[in-house]
Amino acid sequence: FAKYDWEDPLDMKSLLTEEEQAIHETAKGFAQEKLLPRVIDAYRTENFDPAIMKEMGELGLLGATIQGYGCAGVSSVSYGLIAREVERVDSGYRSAMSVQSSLVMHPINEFGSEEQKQKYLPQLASGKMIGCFGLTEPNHGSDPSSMETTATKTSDGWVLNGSKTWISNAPVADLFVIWARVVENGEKGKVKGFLVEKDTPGLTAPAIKNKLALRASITGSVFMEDVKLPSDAVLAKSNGLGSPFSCLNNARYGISWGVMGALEDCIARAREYALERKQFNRPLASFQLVQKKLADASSSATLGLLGSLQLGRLKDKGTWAPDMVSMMKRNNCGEALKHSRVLLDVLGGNACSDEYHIGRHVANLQVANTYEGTHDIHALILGKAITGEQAFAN
Ligand code: TGC
Ligand code: FAD
Repeated sequence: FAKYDWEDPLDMKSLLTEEEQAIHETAKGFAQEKLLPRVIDAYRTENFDPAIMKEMGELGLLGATIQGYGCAGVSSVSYGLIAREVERVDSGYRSAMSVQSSLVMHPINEFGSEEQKQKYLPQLASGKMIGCFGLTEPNHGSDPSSMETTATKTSDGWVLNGSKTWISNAPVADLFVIWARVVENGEKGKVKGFLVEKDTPGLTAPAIKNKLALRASITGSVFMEDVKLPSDAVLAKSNGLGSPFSCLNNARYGISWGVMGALEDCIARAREYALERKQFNRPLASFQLVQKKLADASSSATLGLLGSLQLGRLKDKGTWAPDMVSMMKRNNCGEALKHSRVLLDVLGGNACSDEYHIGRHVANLQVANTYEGTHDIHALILGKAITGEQAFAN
């Protein structure tokens, strides 16, 4: 028999290419050496240090799957491994990274003109420019098709009006990808993406303070009042809601890996605590109830990672479907939240201290289970895929 490795129970490493293993090591080293020492203070103070994006950019971690424009051009599995290692430290740092990569760089690469790609992608890849993605509105979260933000066509460009809320990176963003419904000759048309640079008159992005979770990442509202844009600010190849959803496919896929990293951190920390802490003259790790918590969480993390790995392979082969992403995003976020909550019990009263980290992951994972489509919305997407019947709309 092989020796059982609790940190990689089904030998997932053997399924990775040498390049993927090297990228995994690079991301892990960066996250543990550069992000972990900052996280407790960042979470306490809600201060997001934009320098982090430049550090990620230097290592090729931003827009990593894109070919050219200063991007690394690696596999979807490598992107997943990066998300896993960054979120092992904190979901907020992974959020900042995945918004930049999947929700800002991807739509520019997919729907933008060559000029837009040349202008923005290298800057975003290096982290010198930070981007955000505005889809959610105060009155429309799970149902973005009802969005109220409009982009009115004028003789020489566009005028944006509306508001977005809960937008990751917005207060520090240099570039806003805003999704708006086009109005032409008074007629409402399709949803399209627009590139808005910060300091454009009429655009403001105040921070949402005093969050209970994701405190290491910065989140804001976006208000647009008669924001005038030139004709070439539109992502011309975007065409309807399928365009922002295609960005979400990539980000949701990354989240499915990331949350497993957070759960792995909870397992490692609960295990270490249980081995050191003694009650009734025995280590907590020797009690059956504690062992069951670790066994359940470890089984779930291992199977979740293998599911995401298979999805990544299908993505790279081009034989994947969005419903598969819903399955892995939903399963892994739900499982990470469930098991991290249980592992928090192992810490006893120390669960209350941020020095023990698991409580921070639990708070973050509640948000990961909500954004990019809630756990229940993904159940409905899967329900439709299974039955052919749509439950969420008329
Ligand atoms: P529906 O009628 O089903 O579809 C409208 C059009 O979109 C197409 N489509 C997709 N295309 C690509 N990928 C997907 N996953 C797609 N899903 C749908 C579809 O084919 C159709 O195209 P066409 O050409 O026929 O028009 O849309 P619906 O309005 O009924 O809504 C469906 C529903 C509920 C599944 C969808 O609205 C949904 O996913 N809601 C959840 C909203 C959401 O996820 N928001 C995320 C905001 S961004 C965010 O949270 C970032 S957090 C990041 C971080 O910090 O990490
Ligand atoms: P609602 O849609 O109001 O849902 C509330 C509850 O009702 C949920 O439990 C939901 O599952 C349920 N529900 C809704 N419809 C149905 C239905 N048909 N059947 C059954 N149940 C239903 N958005 C962006 O665009 N960009 C970002 O960068 C971004 N970052 C975020 C960062 C943070 C920290 C947070 C908290 C959110 C972020 N979001 C972002 C927004 C996020 O995507 C939304 O919060 C999410 O999509 C849910 O929308 P909502 O909050 O409006 O909830």
